[in-house]
Amino acid sequence: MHLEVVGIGDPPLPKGAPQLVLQLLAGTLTPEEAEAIQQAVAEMRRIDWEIWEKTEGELEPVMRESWRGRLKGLYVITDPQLGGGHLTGARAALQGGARIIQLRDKAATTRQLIEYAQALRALTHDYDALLIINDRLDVAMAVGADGVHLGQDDMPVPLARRVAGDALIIGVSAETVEEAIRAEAEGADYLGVGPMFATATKPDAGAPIGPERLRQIKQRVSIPVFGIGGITLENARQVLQAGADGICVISAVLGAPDPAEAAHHFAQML
Ligand code: 3NM
Repeated sequence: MHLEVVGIGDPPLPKGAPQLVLQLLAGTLTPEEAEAIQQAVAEMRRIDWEIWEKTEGELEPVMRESWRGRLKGLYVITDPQLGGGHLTGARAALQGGARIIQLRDKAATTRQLIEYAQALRALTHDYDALLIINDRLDVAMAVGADGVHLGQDDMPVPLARRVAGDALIIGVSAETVEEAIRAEAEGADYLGVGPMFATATKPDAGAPIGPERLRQIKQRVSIPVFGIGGITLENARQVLQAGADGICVISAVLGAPDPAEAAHHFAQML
């Protein structure tokens, strides 16, 4: 029997596929043939691992740089109560031009979050947009999201980095210049700075800090900064004039009569 390694992982074999092939062929293979197949599979795995080890160190800085360029523009956080729920809301936001979607649901079970996240992963891929998961690093990693967003009471950035490695965007909420500087020093990839204005969407968001604080933060950090909290089509320009790389909204898009149209108006401004 002639055996040939015809390709490595493209399309990737589902885990267990070689065993399945062997089972299917059981009875039709001699022990030597079965052994030869197993050796060929082991060799493929070894080559695959070698390629990964050689390229990992070179790829990660490139990946990080490519995100930098994508961490800007309209960033919409989904809400279970607004815009028809996570999926419908995200689809409208993407149709309108959102470039980043964050799944945020403080009440969902882990299983529900995973289901929303998987559906949003497919949707954001269709629009070539980034998917960020609020707070839940495990969910972000499990569904292959682009990143996780951490609040000041969530997992500390260095620990999240230890778990996730470099191949995940880590965003951090910052209210003060000190929090912003620390987050960057600890390895955050972007900041959400707010609340810019009064917001009813996050009752515990605290008093508005205003675009001026964002301007101060921009002067002290070099990672991208998004303004968040109470941002509307009327006040968004103030946030952009303060130097924001993008704006992050919930209600002004998902609470609008036509979320896709609202997103489109924001996207045109950016
Ligand atoms: N974080 P809306 S404000 C999720 O200041 C969130 O960190 C905030 O909703 C912060 O656009 C906020 O409807 C809610 O005001 C943003």
